[in-house]
Amino acid sequence: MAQYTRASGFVGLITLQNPPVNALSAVVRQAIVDTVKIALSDPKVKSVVICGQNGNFCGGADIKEFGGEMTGPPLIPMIHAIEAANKPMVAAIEGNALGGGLELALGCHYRIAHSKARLGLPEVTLGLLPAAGGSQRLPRLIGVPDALDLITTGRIVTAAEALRLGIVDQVTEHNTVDAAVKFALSVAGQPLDARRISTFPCPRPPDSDALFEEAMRKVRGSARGAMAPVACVQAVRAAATLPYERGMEREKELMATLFTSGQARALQYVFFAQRAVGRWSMPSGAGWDTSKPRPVNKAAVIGLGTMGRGITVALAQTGLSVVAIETQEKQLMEAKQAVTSMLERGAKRRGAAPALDRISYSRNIQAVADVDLVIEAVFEDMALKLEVFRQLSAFCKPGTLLCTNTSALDVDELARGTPNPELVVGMHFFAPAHVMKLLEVVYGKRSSPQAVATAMQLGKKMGKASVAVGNCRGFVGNRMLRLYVEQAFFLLEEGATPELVDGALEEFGFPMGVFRMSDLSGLDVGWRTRKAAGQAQPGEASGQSARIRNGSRYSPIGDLVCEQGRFGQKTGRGWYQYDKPGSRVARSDPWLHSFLEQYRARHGLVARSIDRQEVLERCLYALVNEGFRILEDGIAAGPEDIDVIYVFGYGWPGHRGGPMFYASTVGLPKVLERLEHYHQAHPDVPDLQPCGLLRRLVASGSPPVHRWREVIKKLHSQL
Ligand code: 3H9
Repeated sequence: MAQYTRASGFVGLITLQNPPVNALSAVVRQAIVDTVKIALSDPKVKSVVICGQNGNFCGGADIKEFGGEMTGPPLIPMIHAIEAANKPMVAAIEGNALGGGLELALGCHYRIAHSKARLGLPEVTLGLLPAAGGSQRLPRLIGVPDALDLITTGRIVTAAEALRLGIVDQVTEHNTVDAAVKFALSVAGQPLDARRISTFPCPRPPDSDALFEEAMRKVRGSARGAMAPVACVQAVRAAATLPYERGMEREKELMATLFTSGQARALQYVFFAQRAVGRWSMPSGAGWDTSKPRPVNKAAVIGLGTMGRGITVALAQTGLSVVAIETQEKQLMEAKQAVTSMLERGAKRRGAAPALDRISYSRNIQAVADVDLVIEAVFEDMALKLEVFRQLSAFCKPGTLLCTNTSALDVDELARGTPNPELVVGMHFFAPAHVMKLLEVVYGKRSSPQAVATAMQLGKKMGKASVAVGNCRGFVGNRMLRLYVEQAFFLLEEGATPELVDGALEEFGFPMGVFRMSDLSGLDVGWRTRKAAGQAQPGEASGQSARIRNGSRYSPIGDLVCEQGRFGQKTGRGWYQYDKPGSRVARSDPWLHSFLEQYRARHGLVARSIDRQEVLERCLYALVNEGFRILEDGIAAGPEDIDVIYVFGYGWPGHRGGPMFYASTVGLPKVLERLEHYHQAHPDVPDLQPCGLLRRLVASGSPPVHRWREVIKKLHSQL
């Protein structure tokens, strides 16, 4: 709702009240319409201030209402009535003014913001555009280039930037409502014609055609098939080229297309999934609501390779004191230099001072003595990690949390090597750790809920999408990825090329296909793991036996490519060729194609024609099937956990909602049928056998994704 009061005698004060973010639900919209009417008809009221309860202006339209039938007064006429008012309307912006919240403020004649306020039009991230006039008013107010930037990216700006751009009229360090009331009194009675943004001509840059073409090229390049960024450019173009009313019609048309699209549904699912993963639970029943995190003020990072450096930067930027430990002097100095320059670059981007003095460097592991939490990021070797954990247990103060950044090793085995296994959890970061948004928090059999809560809270503070998962080989993300990559290798054996596989996956929306990605991250990484697991064997036997491991199909193709010293971009050769080592532009490599032909000939494989649909089904359904197994095993609590991991850590296109959501949109019966088909065609790949949970969901009528947890719960209660 919205509360109406009078301030300083002559100012009508409308306070939006819909915790926690004052979203513009039907009830709130109705209350705004009613209270604006009261204020405008009261002769004592000279001007009006609109603010939000609890230091938060407004988080925009109520996204929860999008799924159902719209009721209550629509936003557009409500905002028009505010703009058309004959008394000054002033928005007092504290906290967030986002989406419809900012559009409401743009309908006001003046905007006063607190210095800590955040403003933006993030609709594009929900698969929408600012369709309550935002796409038409913002370009008129701040010009086309800046409006294009904000609307197509959804970037949120600080009050200082909003002032610089001209979005707000004044920024205050003090009580915003008091400042707005004072301001409202000072402008009472002044003419308002020049304050109604919809009447402004849209400043049109001289080269606007080129500007829009460039903007369209840019969004098409990065949108990877997402419709909303393209529609945002079209809407801003309408603002620049059409009168306001016609621009509004265009905004409405574009919104209608987006609103009913599967993409908007997928992105809104991701929005809520991101919040749902914060309500984590462990199989014991302990979870976010029953476990209190321990305070963490000082942390240590052990091992300053690529991961350790990124983690150090992420921790320091969060405001923690960090002890960065590396035993070799030369590596320590190199790491110090690298961390310093990463922090300086980050600070420059944010316009802040680099957090250099928060970090101390040491070669001595005893420097962990007073830290609250340690993140071990040494080489992926169990013996080495066990030794590090043994030393940490000896030198840390009692109660220090011991976290490992392993991406695949057994967290329980590490915990067993310490006297306090309840203090051990995995914190699996993704490279580069100070940039990538995902954190898998891995609880072992003995991890205490408090340890998990502490790691989850730290992840949140670092701005990560943090997901609590159980301990198994590869945890959630890498366990599923193995099957996806394996199918890509099998497809090469059967006649596909890296170009075909990557093309299909990139058209689906991944920023890079399997092979381009593998060239970027280095083929030797997986090779080392396969060698350690006894899968990759040196030399090559021809015939069937070379392609069988433990009774299942195995493709040695990746191992053979590595044996040629082709490790990807860093060696200038991998699945593609590059101009020189380190170069990033992948070109087709005739050597690779003839290598594949020779490989097939040696193994008696006849290449067949493979289409993009098969590539997608084989790679994606194999991955999804493993996702169902993960849910069945209780390693992830729900489909949202898996989807957040894939969208934020593995480049899964958000507009397809994550692998499990995607499976639900394809239709579970279809996914099941295709898996059965491929399993029949490839009986030597047991992983293609459809998972029992998938069969169960289909048998129970394929419930929507938000109801899978009930089926899983039932399944687990029967075990
Ligand atoms: C729009 O405006 C369309 C218009 O242009 C045109 C229409 C015609 N609605 O994130 P938090 C819930 S589209 C409903 O944890 P924070 C959220 O689910 C909208 N619910 O807090 C969570 O619920 P729960 C454009 C919402 O402090 C709780 O509030 N606006 C909405 O970390 C707390 O959220 C946006 O895209 C909403 N609009 O961050 C802004 N917003 O506790 C979306 C939040 O049950 N919102 N909830 O899990 C945000 O970005 C963040 O929530 C915000 C606060 C920055 C505001």
